[in-house]
Amino acid sequence: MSVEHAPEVATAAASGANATQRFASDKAFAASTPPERVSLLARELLSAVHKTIRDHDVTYDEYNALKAWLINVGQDGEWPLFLDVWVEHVVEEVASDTREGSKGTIEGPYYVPDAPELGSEATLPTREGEHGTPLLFQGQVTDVDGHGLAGALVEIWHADADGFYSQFAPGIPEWNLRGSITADDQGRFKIHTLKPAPYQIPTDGACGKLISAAGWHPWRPAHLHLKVGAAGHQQITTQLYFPGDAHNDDDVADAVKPELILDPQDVPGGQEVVYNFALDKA
Ligand code: MBD
Ligand code: FE
Repeated sequence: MSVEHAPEVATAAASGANATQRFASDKAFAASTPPERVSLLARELLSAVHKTIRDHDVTYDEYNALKAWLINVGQDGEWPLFLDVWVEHVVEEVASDTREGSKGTIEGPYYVPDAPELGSEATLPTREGEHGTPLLFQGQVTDVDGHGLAGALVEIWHADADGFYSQFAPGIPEWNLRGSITADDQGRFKIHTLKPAPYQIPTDGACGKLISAAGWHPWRPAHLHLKVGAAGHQQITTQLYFPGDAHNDDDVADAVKPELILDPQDVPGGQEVVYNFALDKA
């Protein structure tokens, strides 16, 4: 049986507004960055812009097109989307440079803290008749020496089989396909969910305009998002991907790493996969 789709339409402006609001309430604190560093970074960034203009003889028409587009990014609420798609992967690369444990990757714009707490064997909330291939995702959270971390917290969120996220696309129950799973006394967890679909970033807003003006594509491969943490250890933010996805090699957000591609097995009625997480000491 397939789900009756909600009458509301997912628009860039609506999901952008939700992502902007989410960011404002969770993360938009004033960083205490010293003025020398602000000055250094702002100057270098502006110099890179000036260099691009000189190297390519950027015209007034092109400057005005850029100005109009930047104004649109704000009006469409797409700053979180723009930054997480085209910039965050490098911030993540720098931040995780010295970590020994499991690889992470970008968070993206659609994390929501405090998802419902579920036990170590959990079924993520779905709508009645939610479609998609059943997926059993299980594993163990350990330290870098392989010792299980009792009571580790595995937060998971992902798109549905149509590529939509609850709380960002309209008409989906609040915590659909989101959960906080507490691992058992050996750090083991089992999560029953449905495989997400490849994800197309919204194309009707400013980010979509850039993509079509540049002749790029808007696709991310299908992915599960996770945050995994345990007392005394560094939390990792990561994503896991499925083998054979057409966009594993050209993700618009550049967030795929070989270590993050799962190896699921077909089983009667769906797929199963094991993936373990090793966390560095805090
Ligand atoms: C997503 O689902 C996502 O994971 C990223 C990084 C950007 C846009 C949408
Ligand atoms: Fe995503």
